[in-house]
Amino acid sequence: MNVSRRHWLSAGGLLPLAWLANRAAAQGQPGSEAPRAPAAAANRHGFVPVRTLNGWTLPHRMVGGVKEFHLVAEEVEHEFAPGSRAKCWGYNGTTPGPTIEAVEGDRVRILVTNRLPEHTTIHWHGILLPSGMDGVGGLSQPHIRPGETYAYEFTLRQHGTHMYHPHADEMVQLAVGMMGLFIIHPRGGEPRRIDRDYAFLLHNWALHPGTYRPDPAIMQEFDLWTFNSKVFPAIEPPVARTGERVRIRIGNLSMWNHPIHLHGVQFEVTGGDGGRWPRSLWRPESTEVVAVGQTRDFEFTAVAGDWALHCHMSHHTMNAMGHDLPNPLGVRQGDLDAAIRRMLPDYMSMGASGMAEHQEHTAMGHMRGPENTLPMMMGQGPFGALEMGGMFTVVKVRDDLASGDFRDPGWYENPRGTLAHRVSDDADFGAPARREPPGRDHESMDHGT
Ligand SMILES: [Cu+2]
Repeated sequence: MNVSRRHWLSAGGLLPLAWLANRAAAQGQPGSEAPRAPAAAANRHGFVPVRTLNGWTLPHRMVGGVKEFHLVAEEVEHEFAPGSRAKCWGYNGTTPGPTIEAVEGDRVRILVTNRLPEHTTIHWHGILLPSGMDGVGGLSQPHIRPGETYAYEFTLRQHGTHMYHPHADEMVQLAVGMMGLFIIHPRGGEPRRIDRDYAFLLHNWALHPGTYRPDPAIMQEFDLWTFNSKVFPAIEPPVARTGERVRIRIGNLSMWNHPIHLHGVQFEVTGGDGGRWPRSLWRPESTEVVAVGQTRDFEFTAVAGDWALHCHMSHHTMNAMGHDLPNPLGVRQGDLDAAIRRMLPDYMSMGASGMAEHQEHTAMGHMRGPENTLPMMMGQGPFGALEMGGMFTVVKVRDDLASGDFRDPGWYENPRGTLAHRVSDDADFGAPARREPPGRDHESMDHGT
């Protein structure tokens, strides 16, 4: 990724030299040592910068009072998590492309260079602008052919969480990762102070086992479900200090609606793709559907703990898996495994008592998956396997986190007396009320198909 970016920088020289220095100071990948502004302090532009999970913000330069950005549409080498890479398309070396941040009232010029093998355009999703800047190829403008650079220029007359994506061969270009966030901060500052502002895009990918190119023809049965093109456990955990006001901005450019659920708090939904809602429309939720083409802003006051943040469609918190298998649940397979292993030495049946054993087998190396394919379930927590993948991460809130510290603080230490604990290992423990289904012979159900 870095090699190709350096390559076009030296070859094209399209961006100012300052770009490299800005890039180092801009938000880096997790683990990078780039200096960061304190979270709660507004920057010199008057806003608390958004932190794009696993991503970065596009630097700009001022040209005659206009904020000028430069996007380059190009093929990128992407890693969903260690063990799964793909050739995707994106912007400036990454998918999603870098986040564009500006302030209501700004005049912006966005140069778009096409280094793809086919034409493209960019649509500024949810942004109010002249019709000819709307980026629908063939309708609002000619397509941007390979090698060409187009300029979009408009004045921002709103604020909120918006997106950008191609409006040319969308089926392919979206399916392989072309998307980005466009955040516009309110001119007069936030009506309510925001200490940490996170943002990510939801997406889905058909990266068939053993392959390296996402398949744009797939409509429903995807292999990878991502926050900012990453799957758990590679998704950066959003962190906060207890009591801080946190906003999580979520946009959806996938093929499915996603009910995004956050544990530990009732967040308020404070905005959508139409911008920030009037206060009277804010509502407390624990799950909010972020539909295809929508954005939603979640805001909450941080409460200490490790809190899951995930899509509530349970297949969307899994990595690659088969969907057309016979149901093994409750099937007694007896000597069948041994018999099949005489023909297929690596054969292993699973699922008779549930699928939790899957992560055990893959983690211990008993079961090898196809090349370039992540196990369905991954991730280790302080108490064992998390059995998750895809659209899952952990919001980590700590009492002692320094302002502006975005590092992963490790696992939460539960205060004494606040951790679920074992009181018996006898299945007949206690005298719980239980109901027997009427008129059913349990033995025969047990031996069912
Ligand atoms: Cu989902």
